[in-house]
Amino acid sequence: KQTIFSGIQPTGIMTLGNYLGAIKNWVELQNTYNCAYCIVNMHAITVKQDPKALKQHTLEAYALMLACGVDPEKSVAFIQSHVTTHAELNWVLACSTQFGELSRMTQFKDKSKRYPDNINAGLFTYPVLMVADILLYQSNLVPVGIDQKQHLELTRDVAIRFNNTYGNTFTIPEPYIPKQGAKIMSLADPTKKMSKSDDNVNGFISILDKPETIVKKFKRAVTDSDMEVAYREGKDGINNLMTILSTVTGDSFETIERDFAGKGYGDFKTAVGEAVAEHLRPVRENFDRLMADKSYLESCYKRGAEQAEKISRRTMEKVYKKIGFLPR
Ligand code: AQP
Repeated sequence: KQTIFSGIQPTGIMTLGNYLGAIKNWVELQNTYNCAYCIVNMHAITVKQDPKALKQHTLEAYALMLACGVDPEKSVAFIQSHVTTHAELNWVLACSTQFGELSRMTQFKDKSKRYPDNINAGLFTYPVLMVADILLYQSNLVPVGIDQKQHLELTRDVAIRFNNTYGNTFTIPEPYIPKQGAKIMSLADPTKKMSKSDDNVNGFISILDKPETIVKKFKRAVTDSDMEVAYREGKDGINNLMTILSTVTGDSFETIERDFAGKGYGDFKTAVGEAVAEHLRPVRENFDRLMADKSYLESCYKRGAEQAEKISRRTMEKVYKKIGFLPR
């Protein structure tokens, strides 16, 4: 069986973008692969976090991952800071990643523009920690949204270079990017990616938003000044809504165009909102149930950490041996 690794940051409640671009695929893949899924709280602190909120968001993100269908009996589901190998491999790989390579990362450039008063070293080396996360599990595939493609390319470069220098150590991973939903755009500005830490709450759908809030946000979604529900260049807002509807219902763009021919944008937006609200209903219900049983959640993430520690420690020992660290 091949291995899958992926993670999500507890920087707020997951959005519809995180769900359609990543988590939905995590769930589908767990029947065919050995999967390790992680709440990456060490990544989250590259941006200022309130400690109390981070703790709460970490637990909620873990519960949400299970609520979406990640099954802790099938997959290794854990919290990054519980498994110390991530920090250990991060250091080793930081010493074989070049400053120039990291300077080219567009996420760093975007985030340093967004948070100009906190361009910390961790934000710069964020991709190295991600490389470590992936390589520790000898992952073959990494399901991510398109925004993470560049980090995946870096992962491959670092792994290939390490293998060439020290002999075969790491599996070289491939990105697994969904055909549809790989980049869900903001509802308030469809030229911008939907993000959970967006200041404008109308820009994103949180997967825990109430059905009426979801419909209201879709009704407000920015579109264009013509009247046609059609997937076409220049119609970013409509294209985004059509992508969302198609991903949640399975209907093709042709079907959607036919269904909404001659109808106004108002009807279309309401229909998308209702379809999304319905699609997310079981997730919300599962989440409420899980959050009411903290001891179950705790037992899941403890076991996940033990399993992840065991798998990743094997890689770590191999790495230390290869680079010439004297064993204890
Ligand atoms: N808009 C999106 N469309 C499709 N996929 C997306 N992902 C994120 N946004 C979209 C994918 O979700 C996974 C987890 O993302 P993350 O939490 O690790 O970080 P991110 O990419 O920075 O996500 P956000 O929501 O934009 O977080 P903030 O606001 O904290 O920066 C990844 O696989 C990502 O590709």
